[in-house]
Amino acid sequence: MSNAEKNFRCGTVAIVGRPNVGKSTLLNHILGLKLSITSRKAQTTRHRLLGIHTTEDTQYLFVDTPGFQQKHINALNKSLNKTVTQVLTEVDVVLFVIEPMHLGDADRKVLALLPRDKPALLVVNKLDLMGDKGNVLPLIQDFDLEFPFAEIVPVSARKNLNIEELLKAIRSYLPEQPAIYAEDELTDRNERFLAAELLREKAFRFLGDEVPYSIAVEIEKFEVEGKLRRIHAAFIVDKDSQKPMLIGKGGEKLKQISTEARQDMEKLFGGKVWLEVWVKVKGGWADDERALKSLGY
Ligand SMILES: Nc1nc2c(ncn2[C@@H]2O[C@H](COP(=O)(O)OP(=O)(O)OP(=O)(O)O)[C@@H](O)[C@H]2O)c(=O)[nH]1
Ligand SMILES: [Mg+2]
Repeated sequence: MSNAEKNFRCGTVAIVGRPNVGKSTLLNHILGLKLSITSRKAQTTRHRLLGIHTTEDTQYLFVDTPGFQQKHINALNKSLNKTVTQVLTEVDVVLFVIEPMHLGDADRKVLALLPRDKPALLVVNKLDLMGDKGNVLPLIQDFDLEFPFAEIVPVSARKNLNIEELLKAIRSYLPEQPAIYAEDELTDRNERFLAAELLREKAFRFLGDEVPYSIAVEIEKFEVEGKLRRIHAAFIVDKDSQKPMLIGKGGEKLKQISTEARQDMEKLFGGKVWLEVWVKVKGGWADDERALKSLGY
């Protein structure tokens, strides 16, 4: 066994926090590519997602999670919260991500879920929003009093600030063991899943406030011919009235959404994508256990 192998560390790291604090953005910046979908709207992430980052001496297995929900307790949100609590039982280290603001109820709800027997790091994201960095101190104290954090690391995911320091801090809490995944592996999710997520991201980014929460994506066909992928996908909406909002005047909206999703897919998959998208109405899918299951929740 060489020295490098002897000291190799590998372990799982949960990324948790209230919605919209930048969990998925952080994961993407660590990986150096866009794997997890992000948007300005809260509740973008709906599935757990493994992002694998391998360096010379460490394999980090990051688990991105949905922001913990407190409003509208429908079946979908219950399933999102279950995902978060489940992930917390399975990991070696927890990253609790906050914005540089005082401890609020939404943060407190997530804090209450953190296991006491695992190292948790307080990650203060969006540091770039703070003019004067000195202001971070009092709010860090707020959080530190409520939970025995192993370390506190301020970062800016968007500006790539302090990310290396964060990785170094995480490493010291990972178990010494060989890598679990091959070093070029990026995630445990397949292209079908990633394609559906990229479509959902564009719906979050290009639609007004209400519609995205009523949308799910179904991949009906995914065929690979050499370097070309042929994808047939459907947006599922909750009500008839949402269909025209998604399609837009003369189909413009849907075209914009599918063009941008296709471009991201081509980057992520490294090949041409032929994408066809339509819209279906399934009333009440977000509160229907069977519909949720068939949509992968
Ligand atoms: N200014 C600034 N904005 C950031 C930073 N990191 C993330 N954001 C923005 O915060 C918003 C939410 O980011 P996401 O990564 O989708 O947040 P999330 O925590 O994954 O959200 P959910 O999946 O909904 O729980 C996006 O508009 C990001 O661009 C940062 O370091 N600085
Ligand atoms: Mg997210």
